[in-house]
Amino acid sequence: MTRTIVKAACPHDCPDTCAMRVTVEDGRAVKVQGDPDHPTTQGALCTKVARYPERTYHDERLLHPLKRIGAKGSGRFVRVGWDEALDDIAARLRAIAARDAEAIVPYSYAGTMGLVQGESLAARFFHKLGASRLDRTICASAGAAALRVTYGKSVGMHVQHFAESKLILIWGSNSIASNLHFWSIAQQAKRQGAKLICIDPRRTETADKCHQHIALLPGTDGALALGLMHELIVNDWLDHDYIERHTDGWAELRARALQWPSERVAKICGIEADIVRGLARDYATLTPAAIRVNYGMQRVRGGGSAVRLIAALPCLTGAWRDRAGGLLLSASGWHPVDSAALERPDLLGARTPRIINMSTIGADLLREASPAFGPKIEALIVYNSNPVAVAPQSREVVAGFAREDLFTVVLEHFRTDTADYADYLLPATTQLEHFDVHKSYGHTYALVNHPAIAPLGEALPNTEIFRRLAARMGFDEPCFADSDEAIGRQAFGAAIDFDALCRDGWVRHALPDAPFALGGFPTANGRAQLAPADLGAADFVAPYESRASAPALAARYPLAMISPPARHFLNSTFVNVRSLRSIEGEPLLELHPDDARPRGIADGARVRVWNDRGRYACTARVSERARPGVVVGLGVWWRKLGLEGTNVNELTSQRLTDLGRAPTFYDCLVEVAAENTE
Ligand SMILES: Nc1nc2c(c(=O)[nH]1)N[C@H]1C(S)=C(S)[C@@H](COP(=O)(O)OP(=O)(O)OC[C@H]3O[C@@H](n4cnc5c(=O)[nH]c(N)nc54)[C@H](O)[C@@H]3O)O[C@H]1N2
Ligand SMILES: Nc1nc2c(c(=O)[nH]1)N[C@H]1C(S)=C(S)[C@@H](COP(=O)(O)OP(=O)(O)OC[C@H]3O[C@@H](n4cnc5c(=O)[nH]c(N)nc54)[C@H](O)[C@@H]3O)O[C@H]1N2
Ligand SMILES: [Mo]
Repeated sequence: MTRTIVKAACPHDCPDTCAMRVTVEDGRAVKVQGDPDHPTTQGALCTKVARYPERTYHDERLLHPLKRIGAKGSGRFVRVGWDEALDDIAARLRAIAARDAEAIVPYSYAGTMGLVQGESLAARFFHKLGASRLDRTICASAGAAALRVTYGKSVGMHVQHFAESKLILIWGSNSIASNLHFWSIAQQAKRQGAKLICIDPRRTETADKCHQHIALLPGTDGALALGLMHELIVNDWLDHDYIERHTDGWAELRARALQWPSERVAKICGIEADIVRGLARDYATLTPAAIRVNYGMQRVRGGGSAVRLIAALPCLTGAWRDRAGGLLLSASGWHPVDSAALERPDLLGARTPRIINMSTIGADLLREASPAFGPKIEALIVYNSNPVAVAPQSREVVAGFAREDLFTVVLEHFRTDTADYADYLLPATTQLEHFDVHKSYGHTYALVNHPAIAPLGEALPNTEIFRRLAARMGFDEPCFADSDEAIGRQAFGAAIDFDALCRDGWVRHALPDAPFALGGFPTANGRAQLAPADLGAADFVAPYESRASAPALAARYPLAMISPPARHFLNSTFVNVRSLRSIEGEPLLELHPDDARPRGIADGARVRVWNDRGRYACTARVSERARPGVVVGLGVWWRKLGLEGTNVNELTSQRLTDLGRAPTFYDCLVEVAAENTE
């Protein structure tokens, strides 16, 4: 028997981006483990990714190209050869492009976070073609826009330094479920006496293990941040020197914050005023104080403003002076990725194709041609994403994908909800089968992923599929012939030692320890911008849908619904892995006993959840994890593996956030009833 250990990286959309070691016996991957030497992975993987071989060798893996024979969405296909599939796809795309290439739209997100299998050859292909460009907003763009406005980029603390903090606010994040390796670091701090406070409408498993849980109403974080500022001002807990030297716009933001005494904040957030005051006192006095802010709060109308307000806090107290103080939302901006080399926007030449927002794909697929919109969407090429399950307002998304006149190509591992609507379904390799390099949005190491096994069946890497398509389209620029390793080398350019990366598995970027101790934010003038000229100081922006902001709607749909990820799924990935699905059980809606009782809903009852946009069937979990008035529809199930072919995105809307054009998944009013009581 031959046995080798291959250095790899977890490809999934998660801040942890773990370094992995894959054990291969006689050409078969038998085990994946966390790399014990990688500082943030520390030898541990989450339950999901530890099952990566089960996912890779799943008996439903797509192994051959398939062509649709049944009606759209029926999932009926026949096997075809690669040449037949690619010749036909190229011919169809050429015919559309001859009329208007912008009628072709790429649709992709972070099914793999790899820089090679993500937007490298694929982006080159669509740039050369002149296809519509995709605004990749579905996850993080509200928060990213807020950080860009305030700090200049998506940058923050090094995650390791939270171990030395004395106060950690875990704000809008269920770290145990979605950022496990940060949680280990927070535990270290806790053992050394740090206080942990979780700010989350849901009493998550993370909230259970913090010293304090503040269960505010969804979409009210901006008000809470203003309330904290108010307390910092009236108690003079400010670092005047830091504000003076390293920020702009405090006078304007200060005037705004003075309008937010604790009582006003408490009413909006649905908590006690003493809680606001106590939180402010802790934040000012337990130093160094660090904030792990995450995406929970930015999936509402005012998500951008909320993140701007929270990002101002460590500038006001000077928390940045210590490496264990400050804030981390995303570390993406620390990675010296050469996206122009990867994506080659120069291939567009003088063209500036229209931009389609991925978060409104449902509505956009249903739009006719118009001067404002441009051509009707005629073709969609989907890779690294499962929009039929994850995009908001499923009814429109499904109606769009079901259009008989839409030509849809899907590159996938499995027959997902989206794959069912493909005209051609092309089998892609998994992380064990292809080469890649990675950055991370939760730490500051670059990682390599060496292929551990040969591709299964006829699966090909995304890059190779686009390479072969490019050849058929007659795209002959040398960049279409770059190998995956060559692209990997271009990803970080001269900023890292690529050979060391390939040898060691990961390298740390050279960065300052306490990045903003002396200011030096990556803004135009090096100062944090608290009230930039174009936007002014941020204010609280109420949700589109809440009892306070939309009372007429709330009379019909009185419950606010959030839909955070289930712990054993990764968005909609892993839902088809049986051992993980059996842990999650079935699609659940958590609701508080006070909301269940008057509706006659018992724990375990089948319920329907609905609003004007749609209807979702699931099972009630009556639990105090939900706060009164807020229900929790844990995401994101495959529709066809859920009940009645629905998932939680039946209910969510395509309205966008105040900054970043992002979706508002957690800004959603619903009503719930037991299934047998119409
Ligand atoms: N196991 C697992 N891990 C994942 C994912 C997954 O699906 N499963 N998804 C990955 C992806 S794509 C991402 S973007 C990250 C997301 O990472 P996070 O943003 O940390 O996501 P969650 O852990 O869902 O944390 C969001 C928390 O915010 C809470 N929340 C909802 N609305 C509000 C609000 O208005 N205010 C506040 N303060 N809190 C609110 C929710 O109850 C939830 O507990 O996680 C990644 N990691
Ligand atoms: N209601 C609700 N909806 C949500 C969210 C929520 O919290 N609530 N979260 C949102 C967030 S944060 C995000 S990031 C999005 C995520 O949405 P998506 O980015 O669509 O993520 P996944 O659902 O994980 O689907 C990724 C798909 O990519 C495929 N894939 C993986 N690797 C490869 C590869 O190498 N090649 C190819 N061709 N395919 C590959 C996987 O098999 C999987 O089917 O969902 C959003 N939707
Ligand atoms: Mo995400």
